[in-house]
Amino acid sequence: MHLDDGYEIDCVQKGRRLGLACGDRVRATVAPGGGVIEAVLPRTSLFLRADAFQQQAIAANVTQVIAVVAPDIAVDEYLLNRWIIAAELEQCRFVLVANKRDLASFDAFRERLRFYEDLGYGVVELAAHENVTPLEPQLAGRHTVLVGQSGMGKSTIVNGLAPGAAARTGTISEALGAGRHTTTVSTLYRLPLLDDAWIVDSPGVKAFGLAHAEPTHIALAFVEMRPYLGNCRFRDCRHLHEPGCAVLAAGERIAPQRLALYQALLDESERARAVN
Ligand SMILES: Nc1nc2c(ncn2[C@@H]2O[C@H](COP(=O)(O)OP(=O)(O)OP(=O)(O)O)[C@@H](O)[C@H]2O)c(=O)[nH]1
Ligand SMILES: [Mg+2]
Ligand SMILES: [Zn+2]
Repeated sequence: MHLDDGYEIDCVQKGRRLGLACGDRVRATVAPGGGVIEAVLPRTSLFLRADAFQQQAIAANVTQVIAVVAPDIAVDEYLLNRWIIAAELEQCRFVLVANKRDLASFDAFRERLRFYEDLGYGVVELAAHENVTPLEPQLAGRHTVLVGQSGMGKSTIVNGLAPGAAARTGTISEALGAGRHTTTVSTLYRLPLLDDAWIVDSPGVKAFGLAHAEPTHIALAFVEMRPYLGNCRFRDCRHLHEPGCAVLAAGERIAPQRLALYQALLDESERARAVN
């Protein structure tokens, strides 16, 4: 745990039920040789994934979500869009990192990311194993969580930013065998040169449920839907098949895969509420 005056100490938790997440601010009693975490202070945001039955906190008090993609691994855009929505739900800034720009396939890959720029999200190109400085201006004064499929280069980025970090990196096949991930827990790294900045390296995931999202908040998390919300005939319109729905009337101005994601998320959230 980092103390407000800059010192770092080892701590134990008082009880096991505090539910600490990476990035939490806590109240602790400090004694020589260690400390005891007494309570978790209120969070400004909580980046988490959830299905109907369980939740997994990834990082607390985050102000920015950065998703990492690269041309040598098939990008799951369904997953990528879920991270965007997760960021918007927590009112976090979202940025995309296009990593491994040293690879020959990069240029064609980069074209495909224009869709996200058109939505309004920044894209930063990087060759993380050579130089991460293009990312630094995005990180100053922000609390960032890095997300991405396994092997995209998240831990490589963290090692470049915080040279003492020594986060494990590796190709999936050589490091731990097919299907295993190099990073297995979320870890927070402070970036002392970047003015109140920290970054959380998270393990690559294959699924990212958003069952915790309030049904009424989901449409607002789709930036391109916002101009139409409020113009539907029914005030409680769910934008599924209601007559006079302004979102559905927008037609091709909302990409079909984003509308499909909206409908899937609404379904996920409503089902979870029916279970609980
Ligand atoms: N060519 C190239 N390889 C890179 C670059 N950045 C990272 N790599 C390689 O990509 C592989 C995966 O990198 P990691 O940083 O471990 O990926 P990760 O996203 O942390 O993966 P998980 O921890 O499994 O989620 C490693 O072999 C890195 O050396 C880059 O800019 N160019
Ligand atoms: Mg990693
Ligand atoms: Zn509607």
